[in-house]
Amino acid sequence: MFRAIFVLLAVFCHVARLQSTATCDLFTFPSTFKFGAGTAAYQIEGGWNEDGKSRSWWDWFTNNYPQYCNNATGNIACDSYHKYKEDVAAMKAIGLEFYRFSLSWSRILPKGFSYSVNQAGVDYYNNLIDELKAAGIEPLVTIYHWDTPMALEYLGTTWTSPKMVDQFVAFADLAFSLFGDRVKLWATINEPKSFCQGIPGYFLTYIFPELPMGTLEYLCGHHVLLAHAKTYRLYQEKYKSTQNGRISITLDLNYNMPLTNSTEDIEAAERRNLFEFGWFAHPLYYGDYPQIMKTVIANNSAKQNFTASRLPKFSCTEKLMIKGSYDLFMVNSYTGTQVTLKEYNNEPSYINDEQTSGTQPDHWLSTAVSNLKVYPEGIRYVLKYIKESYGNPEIMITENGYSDTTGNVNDTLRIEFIRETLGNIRLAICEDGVNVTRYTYWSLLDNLEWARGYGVKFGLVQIDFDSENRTRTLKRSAYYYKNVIQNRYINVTDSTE
Ligand code: PNW
Repeated sequence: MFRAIFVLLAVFCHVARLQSTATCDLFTFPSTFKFGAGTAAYQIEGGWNEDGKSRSWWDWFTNNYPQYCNNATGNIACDSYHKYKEDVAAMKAIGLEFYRFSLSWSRILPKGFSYSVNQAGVDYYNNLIDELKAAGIEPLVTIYHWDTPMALEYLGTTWTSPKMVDQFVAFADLAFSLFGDRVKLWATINEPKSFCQGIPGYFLTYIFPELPMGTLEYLCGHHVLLAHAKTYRLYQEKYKSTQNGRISITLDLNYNMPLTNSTEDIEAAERRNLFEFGWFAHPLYYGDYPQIMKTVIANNSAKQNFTASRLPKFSCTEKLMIKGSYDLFMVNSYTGTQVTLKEYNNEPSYINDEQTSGTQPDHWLSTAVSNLKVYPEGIRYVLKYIKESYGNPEIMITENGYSDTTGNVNDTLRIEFIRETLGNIRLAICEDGVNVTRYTYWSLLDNLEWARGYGVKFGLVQIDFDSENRTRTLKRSAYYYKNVIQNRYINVTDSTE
């Protein structure tokens, strides 16, 4: 009897093991998983003042402050405004299943407001979307990737103002009505943490030292959340039944690990997750900011003689609107950071509220961006963190990539980066049970890496910025990616045969 049970059990375990190795083949991706690549309007389009387009904040910044932008502007960039057919041809050659790109607000609405639509701008995106569809490539559209129309900035309508909320919703509404028949995946706003807190967006303290830091960051984040949620609700009411698309917001998180095993560092790493990602993800999932942000910012504000917390509060109605305003999670993730407690500084700022500092070990391979060293395991932990913190949602990776300074087509390090990253995504799926459904390589093209200029090259496709033609050449990594997509297998070579 016991023997029979034992034998049965052994057979059962064997079968279970076989099954788990079958589903956990770390090199193979299921056919339902989709591979794509991404770009953003300002980084690739050029045509900055053509056919009725007006200036965005980035046009203003790069053209007026070349000294802070490596003397680079997006005036021509990859010239995708004229060469989008070549872009789509490159995507087709790679076999991309979807393409993430963003809309230039000031190309569609030169005055910022939706009363005056620039038909040439609308035509451009219609043509691009139609070209994609004809090539069998699904569009994933980011409505806002940092390029606010200057027309609105002049009115004080920017993310620090509540006026921006309805302005954004009106633009998104127009985008749904114009493109929603063909676009079924939308990202409202890209990486609010980056433009509210870090990368040039609004807070050029080196140009405007009088900016009240510690206040701006949270006002910006607050209006982003309201604009996103209001857009999500509008879509549900006005478009969902006919268009049936899905909507989220792209948030960025690099894996934060404690530098040492000390309680201080462990707490610092988690505090950083909550300040960087929870800042937006908590309201979406729970309806409000993380408790630690509310407590720390209120306490620090009191110490600094503010009459109220620098972190704005949501009303009950707003909380209800924001909670659950997403169909899935979209995350941008590039690397990891070793985090430690930073000494308290009473000067008001988001950075001082977060009170952490981050470093990366010397032995991690450097890239063209100093704080984006190679740590391919990071993405697995980020995915697991999201799964465990936010109710196991569907997750799409909307950005991940490797940059060098050469743009050389023989980019073996990029191939290694993609291979190792995809291996870690498989681990997240198989071992950690994360429901991740897409991978977007950043970027399709070498392009304008914002204020860093053209010297930072993320592309699968090289652009010859010295030629008027902006000649496009597929790199070895593009051929490797092509084989991955074709075979659903990551241990492939880059050969075209
Ligand atoms: C993202 N960092 O920005 C943006 O969404 C892209 O437009 C950009 O080109 C891409 O990442 C590569 O940088 C980030 O330093 C830029 O931590 C820098 C950081 C994070 C995000």
